[in-house]
Amino acid sequence: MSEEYRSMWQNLGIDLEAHDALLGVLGNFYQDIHLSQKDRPEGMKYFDFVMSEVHGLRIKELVDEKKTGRRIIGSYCVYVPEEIVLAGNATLVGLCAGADFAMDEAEKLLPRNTCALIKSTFGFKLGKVCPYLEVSDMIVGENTCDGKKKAYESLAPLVSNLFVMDIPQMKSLQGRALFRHEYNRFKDAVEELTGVTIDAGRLKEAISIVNEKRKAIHRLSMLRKADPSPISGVDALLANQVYFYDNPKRFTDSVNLICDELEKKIETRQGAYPAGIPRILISGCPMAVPNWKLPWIVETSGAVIVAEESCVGERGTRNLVDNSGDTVDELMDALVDRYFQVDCAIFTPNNDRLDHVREMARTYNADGIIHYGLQFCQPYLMEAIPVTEELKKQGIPTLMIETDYSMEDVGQLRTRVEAFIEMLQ
Ligand code: BJ8
Repeated sequence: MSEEYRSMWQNLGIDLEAHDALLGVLGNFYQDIHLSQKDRPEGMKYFDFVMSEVHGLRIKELVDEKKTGRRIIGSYCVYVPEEIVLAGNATLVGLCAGADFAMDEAEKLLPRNTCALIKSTFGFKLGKVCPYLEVSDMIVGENTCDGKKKAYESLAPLVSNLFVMDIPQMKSLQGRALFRHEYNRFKDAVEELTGVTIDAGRLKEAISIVNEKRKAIHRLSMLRKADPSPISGVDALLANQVYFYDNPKRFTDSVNLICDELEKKIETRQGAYPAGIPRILISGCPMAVPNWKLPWIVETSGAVIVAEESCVGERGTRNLVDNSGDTVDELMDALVDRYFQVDCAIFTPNNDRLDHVREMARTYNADGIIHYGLQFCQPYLMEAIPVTEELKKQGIPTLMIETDYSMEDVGQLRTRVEAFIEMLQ
């Protein structure tokens, strides 16, 4: 890595030695899982570049943005509306971490039986290896699951500007009113941070930028309906992960470019894998970078992943915001309408999610569903039981996986996944 990056990281308070170790592991992992695939779409080179510079050039861009007075806001959840952030002349970055790091330190602040995603977030902070966290001028915590809600209390003293947003637990009129109230409070906080008044014009423009980004990733998703799928699941997941880090306009253009290429591949029936192999829908907890363990196991066991019912996937990106309003109030209502449809398992009841899983299985012509739950994630593990029962009743083969970020269970997971895939053949 260049000296320029090293001094940038040092200025951000990154522990260079630990960070080198992390990047080393990440690089090897990336090589084994992504770069080793054959005949990848040319357009994936863009995402390879982004990943190779994910702590380098992208962080430099954010540091440069800050020098021009722009602010950076970090988030852990898809309920944090990027539109409000952009409208306030700030940039939103995802902070969820997908790898074990400094777990001993994290477990001094969190119980051992906390999900890997939350522990990893703390590990990255305490181990001083996440430049996105360090570059952020505000960090948004949301009261979603109990784990996150309580963890933000412990995170507050570790970061300089934590904004906690309350999220309702029921999709009632009262729940919607709370959601709307919290989005208003967030808008005020962004305005205070940036000194920019969010008017209707700014909000409209931001909505259209994010709508375009969602349309592009949705276009990519739809192309995976083809058999053979023109892109592997691990690559499509990567695009969904980069969604949270990249400059939105550049991301949109790059995804549209790869879609043009994939359309041609579909015409000539070129696929990431041969036609006719089992098609898998993954449903459940979000997979943050570099959590590629399960998709890698699935796609090296004779199946292809054709969709993700996940926040890093369609649950997080489906539905556009109606941009026809003329006032801030109308546009804020439209935002709430869109985000309130996200069917996270923290809501009760959460019947829409089961409907979406079924609908996605049909749309993508999935042969089977793998429900992915992180150990100790109560919302998704609890919901997995009725969801998988219902799917089985309807004759949709389903496998329930519970795991964490460690590689210790790879052999055991592979045995179960292989048996499931064999059954689908
Ligand atoms: S909208 S899924 S991004 S909360 S895995 S931390 S739920 S114990 S991540 Fe999520 Fe927002 Fe919901 Fe999506 Fe808790 Fe479960 Fe851990 Fe989780």
